[in-house]
Amino acid sequence: MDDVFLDADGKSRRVRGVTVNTGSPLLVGLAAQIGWEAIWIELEHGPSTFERVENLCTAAEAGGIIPLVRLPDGERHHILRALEAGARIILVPMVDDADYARKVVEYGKYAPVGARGFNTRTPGMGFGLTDPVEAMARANERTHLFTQVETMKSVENLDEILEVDGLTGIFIGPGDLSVNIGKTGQMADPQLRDIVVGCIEKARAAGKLSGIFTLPNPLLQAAMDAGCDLVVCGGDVMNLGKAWTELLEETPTF
Ligand code: 3PY
Ligand code: MG
Repeated sequence: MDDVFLDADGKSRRVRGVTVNTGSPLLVGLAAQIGWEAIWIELEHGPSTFERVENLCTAAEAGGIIPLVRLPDGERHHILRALEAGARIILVPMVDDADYARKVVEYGKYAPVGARGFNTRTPGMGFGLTDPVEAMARANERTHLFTQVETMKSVENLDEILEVDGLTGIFIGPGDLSVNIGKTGQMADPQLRDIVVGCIEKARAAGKLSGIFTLPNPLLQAAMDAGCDLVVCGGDVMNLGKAWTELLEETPTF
């Protein structure tokens, strides 16, 4: 499972994930056992720490599910720590232009692709037990860097963002995008859908991958029909909130 976007025969495969906002390693194991391919570890929203990220990445590797970390931003220390903790996929929110995307690659990939800082004694680098040159080349191959498209500015700058070498692709944030176009939370809005589909098509044409977070709904379907490679469509708090609400409605007061 070195390149998580390729199957055993080397063919492209879609990666499907859910988020773990509670930070519970148990739920990482549950998601793995159910058969999800990726688990989203959240750092942009909420109080999670890198120590927790390391625990969750360790649980993910033990369960055979891909650890994906969404960072608070693209600062060098955030990217390095997440990769060293074991993240295979990194999402950087609110990347509006190619200069920012280039920084993400500079921090997230070793030379000659980028200028990632040398350190091998971490779980993400196999604890320094193998030859460092090989370990660094392998890290470059298995690390996937995505920048989030979630403002109209990033949509306008998409062509240049997609030209950034070393970037695996773009990940669409329809929530923020809906706010940005003045249609907060309207996931069925045709303008939003057209923007999302347009971004996915552009990414494919540029030879990059694309991803999206959205619940199973027509937007998710449109994204998958357009060839979206990474879909995250639920999460522990979100799904439990719905399930507990329904359970309470079905449970009489006395
Ligand atoms: C968004 O929808 O804005 C995201 O960042 C993905 O959840
Ligand atoms: Mg967002």
